Amino acid sequence: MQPTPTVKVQVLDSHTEGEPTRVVLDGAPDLGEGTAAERLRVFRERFDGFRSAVCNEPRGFDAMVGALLLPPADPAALAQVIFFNNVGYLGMCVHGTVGLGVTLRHLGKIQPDGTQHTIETPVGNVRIEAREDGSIAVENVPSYRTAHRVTVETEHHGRMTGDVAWGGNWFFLVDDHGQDLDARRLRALTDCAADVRRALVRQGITGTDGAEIDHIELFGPPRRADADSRNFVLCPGLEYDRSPCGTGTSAKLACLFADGKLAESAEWRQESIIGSRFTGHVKDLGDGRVLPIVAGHAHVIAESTLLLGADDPFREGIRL
Ligand code: PYC
Repeated sequence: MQPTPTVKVQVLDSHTEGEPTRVVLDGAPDLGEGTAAERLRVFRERFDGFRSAVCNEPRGFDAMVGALLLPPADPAALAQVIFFNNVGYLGMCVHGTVGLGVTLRHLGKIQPDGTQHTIETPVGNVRIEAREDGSIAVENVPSYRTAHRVTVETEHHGRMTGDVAWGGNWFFLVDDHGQDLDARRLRALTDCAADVRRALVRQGITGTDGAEIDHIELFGPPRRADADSRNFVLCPGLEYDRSPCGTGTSAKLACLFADGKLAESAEWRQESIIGSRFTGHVKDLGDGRVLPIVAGHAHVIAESTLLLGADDPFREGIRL
């Protein structure tokens, strides 16, 4: 019998406004032909150990977001991508798409010339543009609010009111949390947001079709003079987003537009809990949804080959 060989996985790591993205260029399992949603099904059902091998310790860490780069189903698109993290899969990920954009620029596949490139994701096509100022702009999937001023009764933080919105993932957006959004309070902020998430589950508050709301956003006043708002975002694996979270910013833009607090094309500047920033604006789709365009900067920080050794007990990462 042939011994199982070590699998070599070629990756490029970047960070987008502080939040990591690991683009898998080579060595991934064969997911067959198909759309991103079809390939995601194969990935989830047959190769979940590859997800944890790339994102989890000892090769990754809890905040790592993986981006599997694939050939597109439609030749008019530039690429297809599936995002994943320490606990599962993301519909869309804007910081990850900015990271992908910078990775493609690093590889010479796109130029900072303002051309719009289509990228297929499991929740729809998005478009990226590498700008001359070094930023990457992402035209995200249509975003919208599904519930306004919903009150939840948390176990340890009292009653809170927020909105439910889709920005490529499901978000609950809260202003009246009473928390100081200071990066030295990460544990307290994580506890508070996780308490809200559990309350949503207990009260049966979901996105469309019963989808779990697995991202919680707490908003407060900005600290930067060039921002309109600061946030703390809890991701599904209970890690916080170091960036302002682009799908969360998209959900915020949809709520602001629905409330008449943001005009079409007007700029919104969202600061993260570590003081980094995305800018964004919306196009009105005229049907209660908006098309968010969110921009930020990313930096390539490592070119590596991950080794998944046959005799390594943590070949698939540490799965708790
Ligand atoms: O930027 O959309 C985002 C994102 C989702 C989860 C982490 N970052």
